[in-house]
Amino acid sequence: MNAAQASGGRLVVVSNRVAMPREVATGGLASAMRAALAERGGLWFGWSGKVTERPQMHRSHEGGIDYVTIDLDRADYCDYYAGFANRALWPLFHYRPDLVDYQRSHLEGYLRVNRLFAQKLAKLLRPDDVLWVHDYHLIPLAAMLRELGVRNRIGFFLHIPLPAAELLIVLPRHRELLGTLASYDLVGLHTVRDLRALENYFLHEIGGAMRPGGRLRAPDGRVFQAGVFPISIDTAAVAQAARDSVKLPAVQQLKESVQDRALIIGVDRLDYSKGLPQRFAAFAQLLEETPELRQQVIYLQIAPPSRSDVPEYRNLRRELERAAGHINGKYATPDWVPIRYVNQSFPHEVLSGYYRAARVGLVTPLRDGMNLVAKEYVASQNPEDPGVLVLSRFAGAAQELGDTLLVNPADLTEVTEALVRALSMSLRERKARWRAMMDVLEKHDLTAWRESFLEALYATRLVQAPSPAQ
Ligand code: ADQ
Repeated sequence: MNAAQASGGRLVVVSNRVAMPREVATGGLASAMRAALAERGGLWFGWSGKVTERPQMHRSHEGGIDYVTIDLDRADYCDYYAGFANRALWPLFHYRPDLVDYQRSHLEGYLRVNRLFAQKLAKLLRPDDVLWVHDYHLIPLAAMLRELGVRNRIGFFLHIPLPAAELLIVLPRHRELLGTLASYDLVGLHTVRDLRALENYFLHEIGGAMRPGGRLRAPDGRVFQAGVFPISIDTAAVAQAARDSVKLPAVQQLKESVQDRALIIGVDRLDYSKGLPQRFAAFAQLLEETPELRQQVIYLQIAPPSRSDVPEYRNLRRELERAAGHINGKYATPDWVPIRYVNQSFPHEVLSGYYRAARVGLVTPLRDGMNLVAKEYVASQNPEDPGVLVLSRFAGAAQELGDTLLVNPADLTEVTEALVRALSMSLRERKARWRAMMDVLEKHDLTAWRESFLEALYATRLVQAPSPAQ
């Protein structure tokens, strides 16, 4: 029996966006949450994704899960989502203080929408519900729920990195915002580095103290647990999809078009944290310095646009178009184009087939909380002829996938050398490295991640004195 089954209450998931039942789930997270919610019935609460003049609340029930979503008006959307979440927190937490555009009105909008979420959600809660809040959009949610008298267990998971305290203090009113993490019972992060950052920040900026068992005590006496829970993928499902993908026309077409050349693949949301300009530059350096590889390699970069209402994302798109055009113009021949740059989304089955067709997975974010693409690439490989992952040491995934070729994405020569090494690696070495990484992914899959977080959340109040109302 797992933690959710052992307790009587519903699971309530809260996230900025809700993956509705008929919506194609874009990431593994949506299916993981659905499975957790379906286990004993639950509620998924969040923004509907709609921006309207007259915001409404929408309710539906499907597959044993209640879905409740709310619309946002334009000001809320601009201040909370496009503003504070994506122009202050996202760049800062990805170590880009230069891109932070802090505006007081954005922070106010962020707090306003969190309060709106808290007010709507509080009315839907039952005393024995357990809440799991996701990501940087909703940091103060527990504190606002507590103000409304909610005493339920509440866990929080941060999907992006937590930077060093020296960066966090750049954010105006950071204590007011980040101090609210103490209102959760459990705060989960991807890596030990993130956890150390949280502990340091709490000790030195908030004036908190460490308690035995990885607990942190805020100055007002609140105690919360913090822990490392590296998110993962549904390893068996991805591997199965990759095996089955051979039949898919899209996958066959890609293979035919590549012929016997080596394919290097990158798959990322179009985001400045993913290190795409540096990656393009490293590939150009590879072609420049290793002329014998020209004609022999093709780099396929799949990068669906995201957050196009944020100027930095539009600029990045233009920059990459220019870079791809420049590299192709310089090196292409009538029968070979070195970079295929595709701004499109693909179904997961197709992506896993593409990963399997690629000799090299090139995953070089400048910072990434985890990076699921790295894990998907490994799980999609053919065990008899696996490809090689070249991975940034600044992705959370590098902590678990140490058997890959780790690089600093800013060091173009290091990336170029890793590509040469990956392209010429013996079958024996490829198999040994792949097996070691696959062992990790088979043991630590998405279900294990979800279960370990929920177990820890349920255990939190076993070590604290239960509050009288519980
Ligand atoms: P993301 O920044 O979105 O996630 P990532 O972890 O790589 O980054 O997840 C992206 C997901 O989208 C993957 O499952 C991938 O397959 C899918 N995807 C990407 N491009 C696609 C395309 N063209 N078509 C279809 N699917 C595509 C954030 C954090 C990460 C963290 C995750 C989960 O930034 O660090 O790993 O959340 O916690």
